[in-house]
Amino acid sequence: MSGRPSFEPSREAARRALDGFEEAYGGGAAGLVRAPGRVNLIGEHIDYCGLTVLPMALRRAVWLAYGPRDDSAIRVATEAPGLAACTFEASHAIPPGPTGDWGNYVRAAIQATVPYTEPVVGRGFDAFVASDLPIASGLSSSSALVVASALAWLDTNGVPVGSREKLATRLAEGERYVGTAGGGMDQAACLLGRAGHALAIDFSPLSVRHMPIPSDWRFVIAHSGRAAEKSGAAQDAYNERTREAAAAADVVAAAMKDPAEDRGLDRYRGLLARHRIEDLLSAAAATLGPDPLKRFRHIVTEAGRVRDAVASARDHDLSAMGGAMLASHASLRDDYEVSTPVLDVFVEAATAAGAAGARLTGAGMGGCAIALCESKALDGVLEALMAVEVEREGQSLVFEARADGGAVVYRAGGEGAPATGRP
Ligand code: NG1
Repeated sequence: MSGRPSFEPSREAARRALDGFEEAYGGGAAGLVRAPGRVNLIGEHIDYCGLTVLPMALRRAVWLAYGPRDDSAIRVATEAPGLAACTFEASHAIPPGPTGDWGNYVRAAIQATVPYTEPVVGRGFDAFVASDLPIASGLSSSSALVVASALAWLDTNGVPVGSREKLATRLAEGERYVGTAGGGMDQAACLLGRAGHALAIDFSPLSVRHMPIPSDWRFVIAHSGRAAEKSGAAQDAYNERTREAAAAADVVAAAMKDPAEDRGLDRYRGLLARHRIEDLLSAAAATLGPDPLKRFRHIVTEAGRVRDAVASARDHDLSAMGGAMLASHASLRDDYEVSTPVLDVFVEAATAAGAAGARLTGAGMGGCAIALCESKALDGVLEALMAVEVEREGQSLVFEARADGGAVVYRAGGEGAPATGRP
């Protein structure tokens, strides 16, 4: 290897990753991964039901500079203040660090991709991570770290990535290692993003339709200043929602004498394929208690809103897309109960400033809101969201989000290339 990995020079976080690597390990990195965060436009808390979602990959990303080791250890340091480097041995059964340890996302990635280097356990790497994605904010910094670690492992061991869909599916399962019963949206958006496009993601099997974003549409993200730590209360609340959603589907399916053999969360697709949403809601109202009814109602109506949103994007219908986003937020606030007062204020402020729609994005319980407007309303929406008084933990985070490409591996001395094969 010679020289530094080449990358887009504007990327400050990329430079910090490379410089951090040199400082930590005393030599140049062999490679650099860019793994983008994602923002979900619509389709919230339904990916774990196997229902279609509509995110886009972001320009903001996790950057991971890495170099091979002579053994099978993994050592990853980060610029994030207060986070110690994580060090462990690659294997098929990696013992987790303490609950909430950021290194568990790296462990999850390596355990999930060790089978790619079979029959041997592959060669480890040293790495340094820098990022311009806020963490625990519903923008998928965790899955970006998982994807970056996995791509570094594969590249270090000379293993072609092959199907990005298959890798995304494997990493979605692998990330459950940290204890969150998550769906498959984040890893798919990170690996399969495309500049200027939203991704309509279908599951089981994973497939992506890249939808061009109309050129006059603008998206703004506003951070509520409150983290939604998946290692703490937010993880419990998230997992609780998945359990409630599964139980509700079983009750409604029994009431409707649904013939499917699927159970729990896997039932939703079949129910929605065989029945009208109104009929599902009537059966749910007759059989479920108040909270399960709300959870069920959110999921099946959100599935309908995603269908509408996909059509709106195709037809360049800004106001229909905005309407779907506003209805999604109301449902997440009232039925799924994952909003916060600041997120609600963001939605109101954006709408009053001329946004076509806005909603909380990601798992909620903190994190971010996203607003959609046409280009001429952009400045007003940005200003209105910046004027909302929140504690932003030092970072002023209201920014325009642009859809960017999926994860890329850059090699020392070479051109960057999408890691669908050896770059
Ligand atoms: P965020 O918001 O990035 O933590 C989580 C899940 C997604 C999805 C959304 C809600 C993980 C890794 N991600 O994302 O799969 O369910 O919440 O739509 O658990």
